[in-house]
Amino acid sequence: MTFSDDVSRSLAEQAIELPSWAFGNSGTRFKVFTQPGGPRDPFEKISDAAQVHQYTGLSPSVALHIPWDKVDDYSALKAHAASEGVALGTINSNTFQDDDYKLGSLAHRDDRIRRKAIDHHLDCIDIMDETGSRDLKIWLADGTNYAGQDDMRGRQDRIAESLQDIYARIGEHQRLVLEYKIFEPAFYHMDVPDWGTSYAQCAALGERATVCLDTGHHAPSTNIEFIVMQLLRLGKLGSFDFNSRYYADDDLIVGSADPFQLFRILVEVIRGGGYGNDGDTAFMLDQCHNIEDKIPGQIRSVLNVQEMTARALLVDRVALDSAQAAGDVLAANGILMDAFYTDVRGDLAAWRETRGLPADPMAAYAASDYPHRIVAERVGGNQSGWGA
Ligand code: PSV
Ligand code: MN
Repeated sequence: MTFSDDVSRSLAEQAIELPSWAFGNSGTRFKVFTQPGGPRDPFEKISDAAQVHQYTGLSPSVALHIPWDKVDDYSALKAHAASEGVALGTINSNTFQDDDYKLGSLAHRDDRIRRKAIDHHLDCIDIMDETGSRDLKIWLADGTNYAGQDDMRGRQDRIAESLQDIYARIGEHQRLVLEYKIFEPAFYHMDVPDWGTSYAQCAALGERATVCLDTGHHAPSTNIEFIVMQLLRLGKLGSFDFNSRYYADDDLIVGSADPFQLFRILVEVIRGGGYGNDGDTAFMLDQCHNIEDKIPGQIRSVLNVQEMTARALLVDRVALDSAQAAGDVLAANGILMDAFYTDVRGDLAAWRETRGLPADPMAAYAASDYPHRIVAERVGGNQSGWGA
C-alpha cells in the first residue's frame, strides 16, 4: 500500500498542539514523581515541546496555562518559541487552585469572587493579545458535591452572565472555547458536565464561542464520535483535548487505551469537515506523563494521532456511501474495518523521509543528545509542575 497524493497532502495539513503542562512534573494525588532534566520555567517547557515538533513535524504550537506559565514578558516568550521553531497557542485559564473558588468561580454566588474569576479571564485575553493566540480555553471546576447544596439553575444563569462578560472582550479573530467534564472535582453535579450544556452556553454567546471535547471527560461507553458528528454539524466543535482513558480523566497517551475509538473519532472529524487547513477544529493534547519520559511520551502521542488519521483518510468513502445506501450492513462495516486494519507504519515512515523528517522519530530523539543535555544543564532551581 502506498498513500495516494490526496492522502499525502492531507497528512501534511495535520497540526497538533502540545500542552505545556505535559512537560512539567505531574502525578496523582498519591505521588508526583520528578524526572531529571525537567523544565524549570515556561521557556524550558517550550524548548522541550519544540523537540517534539523537530522530530515529527506535527506539533507547531504549544498551549499555555495561566498562571502556571505566567511570565513577565510574553513577547520574550513568543520570541523564544519562534526561535525554537514553534508558536504559542491556546491560553488555558485556571479557576480551580485558589481558596476563593471552593464553592465555584464563574458560578459563584458572591459577586466579588465571580468578578475575580471573570477578571482572570480578561487577563488571559490580554495575554492572548500579546502572544497572538487565537483561543481562550475555559474549563470550570464549578459544581456541587451534595444534592441541595446549591441551586443548579441559579448557577447556570450566573455562568451564562459571566461568560457574556468574558466573550464581550474576545477579539474579532479570537475564540472562546468551553470545555465540559462529567465529574471531578465536583461529584454530585458539574456546572458544565456535557457537550449539550457547553453547546447551549456557547450558542447563547455567539459565533466565536465553541465547544472543547476532551476525550477523557465522558461516562464509560459514551459514543464520542457521535458527539463529534453533532458538534461539527452544528459548527461548534472548536477543539479537541486528546488523551486516553481506562476509567475517567486518566490523561494517558492518546490512542493507547483504545486506538479504534481514536480512529472512529477521526473518521467523523474528516467526514464533518473538521480536519486540515479548511477545518476550524483545533487538535490538542491534554495529557500528563506521570511515569514515562515526557518528551518521548508526547512524540508517541502525536504519532498515534497521525497513524489513526492516516487510517481514517484511507476509508473508501465512495464504496462506503454506496454500501450504506444499499443497506448492506456488513459491507459498510467491512469497508470501515479495512481502513482501520491497514498497517500504515511503513508508508508513514516513507512519507516522513520525503519531508526531511526521521523515519522513526522516537528512535531519532532517543539517539540525540537533548535528553542528556537537559539533565546536565538543568541543575538548580525548581522544576515546573502543577502550580508553577
Ligand atoms: C482538568 O480535567 C483538565 O484536565 C481539563 O481537561 C483542562 O483542559 C486541563 O485540566 C487544564 O486546565
Ligand atoms: Mn482537557
